[in-house]
Amino acid sequence: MMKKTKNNDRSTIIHVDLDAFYASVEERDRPYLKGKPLIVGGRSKKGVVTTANYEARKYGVHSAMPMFIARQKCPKGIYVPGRMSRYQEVSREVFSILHSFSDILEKVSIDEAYLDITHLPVKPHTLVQELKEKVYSETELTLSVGISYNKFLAKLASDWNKPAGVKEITEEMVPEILVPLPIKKVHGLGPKSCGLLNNLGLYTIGDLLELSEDFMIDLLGKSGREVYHRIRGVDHRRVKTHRERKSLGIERTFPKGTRNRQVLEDYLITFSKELSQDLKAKKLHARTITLKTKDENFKIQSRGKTLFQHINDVESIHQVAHQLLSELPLDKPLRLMGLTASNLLSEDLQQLSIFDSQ
Ligand code: TTP
Ligand code: MG
Repeated sequence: MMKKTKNNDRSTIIHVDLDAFYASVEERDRPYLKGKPLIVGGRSKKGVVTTANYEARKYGVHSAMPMFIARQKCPKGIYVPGRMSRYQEVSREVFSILHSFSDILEKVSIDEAYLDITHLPVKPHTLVQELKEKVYSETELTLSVGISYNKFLAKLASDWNKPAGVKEITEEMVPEILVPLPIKKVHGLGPKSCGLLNNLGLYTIGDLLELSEDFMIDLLGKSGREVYHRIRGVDHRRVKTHRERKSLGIERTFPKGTRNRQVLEDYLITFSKELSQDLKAKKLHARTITLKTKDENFKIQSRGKTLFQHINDVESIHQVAHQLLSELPLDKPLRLMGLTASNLLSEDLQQLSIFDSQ
């Protein structure tokens, strides 16, 4: 398999945001609503719009607008109350698909996530296309994706071609792409800071680029420094993952210490079968296999081998495990042995990466 060649060591981050999320779930559950302006929101007189589908947005309806104004703007719209638990359920479905693409995933809200895809041997656009198709075929929802080398730019990009859009912001596009944008597009500048800056006659990122770092810190406090760098395309925030599956493994403690290679080989065959089954059940392939041993003196040793391609079949796993064991001197009887698969890749990406390298 060909590895992704990179001309620099930048990260590749994608930001994913579902389109008109609550409204899209309502359309999915009640297909007769499709194509009609649909507004999800509170029923009381003081209620506001939670979200509106893109049909309704054409009439000027948007989130947080009082319902009575929405009804004036779009009298023919269909108005439905929200069903939070249903949205949570669909959100979980979507996130489990997103997880199968990259374990380095940060959930930002019910319909929004960052994924770090730097380590994956697939072109970002190929991955994004596959991800969109998979989410659509399994949930009937569309999403928009931003691709870039940091979180700020990826989020900015996902909003670029909504709905169902994909946009990449490369290093070469900065600062030109940022200069004309209104300052509210800068992550870290809330309504209060924007009001303050507007009062000084500063409206676009271009205006902010004229200011010195010290001036920005005076004006905005601690976040001034971040904003100063962010508008220059610098954002070192990492994608903070909550759940990261790094490896799968099996280990056994022996009834009594052994140096008998045949006995250990038999264990390895069993381990390889179990590991292969486990990987296949989770639709994962591994590139690194590690053999762990503990001897009678409780000395633990680990030896690993990283391959050029990802594997999950019994024979390939066993071949590596066998080689690792044969390299072990076995001075002392072993009390424990384990086999671990790491450097994991989901099956979808495995197929994509083969396709990508053709
Ligand atoms: P958003 O992603 O902001 O909006 P959206 O998905 O409806 O539309 P877009 O295509 O522009 O992404 O928010 C996700 C969901 O969160 C949205 O469907 C409803 C809910 N939400 C609120 O409850 N209150 C709000 O003020 C906003 C903006 C959203
Ligand atoms: Mg959304």
